[in-house]
Amino acid sequence: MNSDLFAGFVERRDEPLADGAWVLRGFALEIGQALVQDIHAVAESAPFRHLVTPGGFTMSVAMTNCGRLGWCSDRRGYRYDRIDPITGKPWPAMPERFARLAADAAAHAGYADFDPDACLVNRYTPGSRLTLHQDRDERDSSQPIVSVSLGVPATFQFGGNERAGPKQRVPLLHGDVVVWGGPSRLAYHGVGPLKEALHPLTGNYRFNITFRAARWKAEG
Ligand code: MD6
Ligand code: FE
Repeated sequence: MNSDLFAGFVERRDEPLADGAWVLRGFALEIGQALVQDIHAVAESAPFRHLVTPGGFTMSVAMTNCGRLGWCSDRRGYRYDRIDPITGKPWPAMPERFARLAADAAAHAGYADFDPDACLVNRYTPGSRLTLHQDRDERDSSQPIVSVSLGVPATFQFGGNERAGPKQRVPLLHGDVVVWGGPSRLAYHGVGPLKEALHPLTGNYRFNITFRAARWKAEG
């Protein structure tokens, strides 16, 4: 099939990424617009901010959270916190639509009963990138991560359990969902610099919603 003929037509399809990791193409497409509206509502209570890494760098990706626990970074390190350090209030509740999507996508990829307590929302502008990292601040590594891409496309880099070594480059488009667990749970991954582009629902932004079962230490 000549893909140019079908430009703009996004197929629903499951692509294996690695052992335990899947790209569910178009899984969130139908509710994409509603998800973007939910993100704006979350950001009204808990504004996007550029966190500082423990090494002192300001991240190019802006972040906020919803759900019981929010991922935070500052000079003291990474952690999950029930309170937004900017507002001094608990993070806004996880929208019902988010929770449903996360559980549905996880189940579709073979992870039953996914029950995330943390939802990180990332906002990329042109040039924003996420350097290679592992997601290992979560206590329950038996649970997967579910990651939803909205707006401008990005290139996802996906390697193995060591920083060096070969990496796949995977385009992530509006409505794509990555589910990630089991043997891949600690795989190194990153997002290449966002290109200048316009999406009808988000302008030049890319949003990423990441669901995790953090079960953070301070929570007992
Ligand atoms: C992003 N995603 O797509 C950043 N982490 O904007 C992540 O860092 C990520 O997509 C773990 C699992 C899936 C992900
Ligand atoms: Fe990550």
